[in-house]
Amino acid sequence: MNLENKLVQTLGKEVKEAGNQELYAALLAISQDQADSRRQPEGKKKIYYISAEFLIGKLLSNNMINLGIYDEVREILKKNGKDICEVEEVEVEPSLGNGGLGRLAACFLDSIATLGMTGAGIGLNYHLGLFKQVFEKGLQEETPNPWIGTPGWLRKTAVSYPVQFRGFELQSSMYEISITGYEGRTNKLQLFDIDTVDERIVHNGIDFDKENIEKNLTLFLYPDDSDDKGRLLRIYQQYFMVSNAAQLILEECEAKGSNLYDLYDYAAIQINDTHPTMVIPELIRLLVNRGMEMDDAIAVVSKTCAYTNHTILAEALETWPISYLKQVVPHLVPIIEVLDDKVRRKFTDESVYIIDRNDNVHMAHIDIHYGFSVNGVAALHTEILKDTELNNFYRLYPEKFNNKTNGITFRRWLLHCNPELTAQISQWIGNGFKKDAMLLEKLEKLETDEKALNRVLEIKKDNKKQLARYLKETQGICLNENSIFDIQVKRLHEYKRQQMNALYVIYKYQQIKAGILPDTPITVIFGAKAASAYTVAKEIIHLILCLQEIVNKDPEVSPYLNVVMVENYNVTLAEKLIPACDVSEQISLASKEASGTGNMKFMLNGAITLGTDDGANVEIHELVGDDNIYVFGASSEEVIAHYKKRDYVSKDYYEKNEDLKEAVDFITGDEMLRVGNKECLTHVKNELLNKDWFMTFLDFEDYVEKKEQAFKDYADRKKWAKKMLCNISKAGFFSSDRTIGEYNRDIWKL
Ligand code: 26V
Repeated sequence: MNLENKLVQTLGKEVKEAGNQELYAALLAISQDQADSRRQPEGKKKIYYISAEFLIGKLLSNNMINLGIYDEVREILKKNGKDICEVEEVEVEPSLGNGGLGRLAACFLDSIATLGMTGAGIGLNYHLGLFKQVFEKGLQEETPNPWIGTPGWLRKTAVSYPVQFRGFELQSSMYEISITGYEGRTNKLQLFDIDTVDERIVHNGIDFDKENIEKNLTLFLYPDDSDDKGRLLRIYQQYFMVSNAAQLILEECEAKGSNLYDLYDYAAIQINDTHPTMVIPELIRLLVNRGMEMDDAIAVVSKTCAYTNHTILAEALETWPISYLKQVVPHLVPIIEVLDDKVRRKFTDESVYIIDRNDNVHMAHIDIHYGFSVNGVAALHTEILKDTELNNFYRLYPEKFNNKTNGITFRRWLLHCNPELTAQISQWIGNGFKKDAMLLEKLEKLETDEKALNRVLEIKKDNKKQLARYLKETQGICLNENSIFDIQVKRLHEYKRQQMNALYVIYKYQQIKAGILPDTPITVIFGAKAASAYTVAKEIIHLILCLQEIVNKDPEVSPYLNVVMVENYNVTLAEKLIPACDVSEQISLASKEASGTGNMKFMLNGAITLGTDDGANVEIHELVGDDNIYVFGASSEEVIAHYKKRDYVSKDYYEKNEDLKEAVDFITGDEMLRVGNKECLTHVKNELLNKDWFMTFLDFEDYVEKKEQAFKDYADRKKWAKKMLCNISKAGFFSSDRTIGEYNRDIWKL
C-alpha cells in the first residue's frame, strides 16, 4: 500500500479533514510499524550503553528521515494543505538529559543503529525529566516538565526485575523506545521505572518529598543534590538503573549461550560518566551469587566494562560517603571493600585508592581499576586527563587510556534541522555525504564559486527569518533579521563564561552610547538553564535578563545592539537556533570544557566559531585553520599554570583595563538597579572581583578584540561566505558515525 493510502487508513479519514494531533498520532503509528519491521536478529556481541541521561529530542521527523519517508510525507501533507512543521509542534520533547552528556548519548544511539551494530541504551524513565524554565520578574523559576503522554514513542514491556535496597525491594518495569538508524537497523533505548511513582507529590515548582522512594524514584532527572536527601535519592536512582541493567545483560547473554566466564564475548558495557559505576560491583555480586569465584567474577567484569570521562572539574567527579552506600545498598559495600583492598595490596599511592581516608568512595577509581578502557572526549581533554587529572592512574595503566573525540548525528543536526542547506549540498555534491560525512570536503571546490557563496548566504538569511518567525510566535521575541546573530546556547556554568559575553554586551552598549557604532547591527542571543541550587548561575541569568531589558528598550542603542535570552532552551530550540547562527560562542576557560558538541553543530550549519583553544574547539581550529575561526584567550597550559601557582588575581585586570572596569561597575550602576535586584547583581559583581574562578577578566581584552574583528569581517559578505563554506566542508570529522566507528574499533570490538 502506498504511504498516502496507509495514512488515510490509519487516520480513518481524509488527510484534509485531520487535525495536527490526529496526523501526529497516525504518523507515529506508521513510523513505529516501519521501525519494528527493521528489527534484525541480534549479533553475538552487543554494546550496552548505560547512561543516566538520554537527551533524545523530538522523534517524529527524525525517525521519518531515518526511515526514508520524510520527504514523501511532507509532500502528502502539503498537497492536502497541511504543514509538517505544525505537526511537529504537537510532539512534546522528552527532556531526559541535562546537556552535552545526555545529547551525546542520544547521538551515539543513532549512530550505533545506523552503522548496523547490535546495541541498546539503558537508562531511567524519568517522569518529569529536567525542569522547564520560566522567567518570572527577571529570574529563573523551575516547573515540572511532563513528557509521557499518549500517544508517544514509549512502550511498556513485560520485562521486570526485583531490585534490592536496604530493608525493601522494588519490582521494576522496563519501557522501550525504538531507535532507528539512517537506512539502518532498529535498536532499543530501554528505560527502567517502577509502577508506584506518583507525580502528584510535586508541589511549589519542583519540590517533592525526597524520602518517599516508592513514589519519587524516577520522578525527576538528577534531583537537587545540594542536600543529603537529594544525594541519597541519587544513589537510589543509580543503583536501580544498574541493577536492572546487570540483570538484563546477564539474562540476554546467557540466552545467547554465554557461560558467563566468557561474558565479554557477548557484551561490552560502556559506562557513561561515573553515574552507572555501581554496575561493576553489582555484576560481580550477581556472578558470585551464581556460583562464580570472586576473583573470576572480578576478572570477567573487568574485561567487559569501559568508562568514559566527561569532565575534569573536581566538583563534578562523584564521591559517595560509604555510610550513604551502607544506607541504600549495604550488599554492595563488602564488594566495594574487596575491590579497594585489592588496590591497596597492589599500590602504595593513596591517591588511587577507592575508599579514601575520610571513607568516601571515589566512583571513577572503581571504573579505572576495574574497567579495561578509559577515554576522554576530545584530544585536549584526554591529554589533560593523562598529564594532570588522572596522571597517577595513567602511570599505572597507560594501555587503558584512549581518546574518542565526540561527534554529532548529522541526521538531526543537518538533514532535519537545516533542510534547505541539505538540499543544496545534495545538488552540489550528491547524496553521498548523508552516509559518509567526510564527503562534505567536496564542498571546498566551491569556495571560489561566486554563485555558491551567494547561495550559502541566502540560505543563512532564510534560516534567520524562520527563527525570527518562530521566536515571535512562541515567545513573543522580536529579532532584527538584518543583524548578526551571535549565539551562546548551553547549560549555564561559570566555566562556560556566559558572564564574559554579558560583559561584552555592556561594553558594546557603552560604545554605542558614546557614538561608536558597529558596521552591522548585532543580536546577542543566549539560552541556558541553571541548576536549581546553583545560585551564581541563576544570578548570571538575572544579569542577562536585566541587560535585555535595558539594551532593547534604549532607542539610541537598540537599532545597533539587541540582547535576547530565550526561555527554556532545549533540543527543539537548538534545532531552530543553530541553522540561523552567524557567530558561535564557545568561550569556556581553556582546559575546562571537555569537548563541547554545540560547537560542532554550529560549524556544520555554517556558523563561524569565536572560541578559546579548549575541548573540541582545538580540533575545529586545526581543521579549518586560523582564517576560518576566531580564537582568543589564554592557552590551557597557561591556565593550568595559574591554578598551580595560585597567582591569578582578577582585581589586577579590573584595575588595569578601563573598558573592563566600566563594564563591571555597570552591573551595579543606577540603570541596572532600576530594573534588577540589587542583592543578586552585587553578588555577581563581587564574585567576579574577588573570585572569578574561571578567569573571565584574564581573557576579556582578547575576547573583545577578536569579537570586534569577527563583526568587522562579517561586513565583507563574500569573505564571510568562504569561511562558512570552509566550516561546513570540514565538519565531516565530527560525525558521530566516525566516533562510534572508533569506539567499536578500539573498545567494543563487535
Ligand atoms: C557536572 C557538574 C555537576 C556538579 C557541579 C558542577 C558540574 C560541572 C560539570 C558537570 C558536567 C558533568 C559531565 C558532563 O556533562 N560533561 C559534558 O560532556 C559532554 C559530552 O562529552 C562534553 O561535550 C562537555 O564538554 C562536558 O561538559
